[in-house]
Amino acid sequence: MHIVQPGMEIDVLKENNKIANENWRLLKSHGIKSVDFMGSIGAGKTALIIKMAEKLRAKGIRVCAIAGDVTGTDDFGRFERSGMEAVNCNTGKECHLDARLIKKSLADVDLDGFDVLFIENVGNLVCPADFPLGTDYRAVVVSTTEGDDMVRKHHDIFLHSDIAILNKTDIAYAVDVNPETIAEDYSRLTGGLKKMYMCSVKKDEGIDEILAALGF
Ligand SMILES: Nc1nc2c(ncn2[C@@H]2O[C@H](COP(=O)(O)OP(=O)(O)OP(=O)(O)O)[C@@H](O)[C@H]2O)c(=O)[nH]1
Ligand SMILES: [Mg+2]
Repeated sequence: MHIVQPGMEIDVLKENNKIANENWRLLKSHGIKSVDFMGSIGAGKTALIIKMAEKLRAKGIRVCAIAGDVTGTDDFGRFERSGMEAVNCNTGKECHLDARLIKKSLADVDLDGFDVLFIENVGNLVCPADFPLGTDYRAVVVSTTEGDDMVRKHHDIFLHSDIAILNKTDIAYAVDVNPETIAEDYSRLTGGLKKMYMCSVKKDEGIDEILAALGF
């Protein structure tokens, strides 16, 4: 039997926000800039983080990544092999990271050993939206291979994100998707105020613009 107490959901979110605030203050006290990458399964979050970290490393900026996954060490291993400091953060069966898990992950690293923290959230376009982690920016990553209706189906995560990224423009043609359709949906959703950043991690296209949008 599943009993939902009135107000319980609110308390969970309130507690998360409190810890997120503490995380943010902790990161700021060490001069660390941080981004939470949310998005669909397989959209290219790990690939994008690795590519961005390579570019930042070339400028002398040190990046640490937290790999958020339900189980396993696949993304953690990719981050480590790319030369980044990384922490593996398995949720067990939860479909999103939360601020408490990030607080625990931050206790495992030397906060003076890096300048930027990239957090890869668990892949899905629903649950992570409600759980801020205490980062400076929240980014949502989708890709052309998911079809052209992602923005129309998932308003919440796009509205909770500071920046929206559409990856895999290089293979849009192969799945009959017009990237402009997705970008127009996003522009409409945000009242014409925000543009969607398009990229192909594979071809190294559009990544510099994303870094600039994040203030690098
Ligand atoms: N063609 C193409 N493939 C890409 C691009 N970016 C990533 N991929 C491929 O897409 C697949 C998924 O990429 P990941 O980086 O693992 O995606 P993810 O969002 O981290 O996936 P999860 O962590 O499982 O949610 C891999 O096979 C990548 O090589 C791109 O720009 N173009
Ligand atoms: Mg990944």
